[in-house]
Amino acid sequence: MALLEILEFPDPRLRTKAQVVTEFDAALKTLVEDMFETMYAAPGIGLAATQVNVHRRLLVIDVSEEKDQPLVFINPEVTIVDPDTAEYDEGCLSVPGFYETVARPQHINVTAQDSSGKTFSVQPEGLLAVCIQHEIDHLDGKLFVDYLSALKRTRIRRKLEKQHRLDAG
Ligand code: QAP
Ligand code: CO
Repeated sequence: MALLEILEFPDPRLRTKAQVVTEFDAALKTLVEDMFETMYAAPGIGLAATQVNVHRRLLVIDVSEEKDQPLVFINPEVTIVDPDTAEYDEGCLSVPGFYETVARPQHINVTAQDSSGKTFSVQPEGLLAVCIQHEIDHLDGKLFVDYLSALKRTRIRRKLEKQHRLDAG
């Protein structure tokens, strides 16, 4: 098991479009384990491979209170069942310290593969539906700050750049 480094906005590597996973091998299982360890340690409720600088289409999520319901989505595809949206205050491990309201479709279908390559579909609702869409955006190089005004996004970018300079010493 290993903790992975999480890239932070505005790191340009977060803009990379992830490639389809084709090998359901031991290396993939290790990556999934390391992503869960990294997400739980943060602590967070979702983590996409893009955020740990692995540009493959997989993400891990656990929105449960007890942190005992790990979910893995490999090569996930979302279809919108009903276009009506709901607002949620979103954060992101790659945008630490900032939470903003984002509207997303609330009735979706997600088809994905599990760690052994088996295809499954779910119709998530509530926080899980929000989180899956947020994480799939990462795989396409998109961040929740992209849904905000340019002014808000620039303010967040400047504050994080300042924090990164302080961290660097
Ligand atoms: C995505 O985000 C998400 O700012 C997952 O200082 C979040 O796990 C989807 C975190 C909310 C829907 C709603 C954020 C940890 C964790 C921070 C996360 C922070 C420490 C974010
Ligand atoms: Co995120």
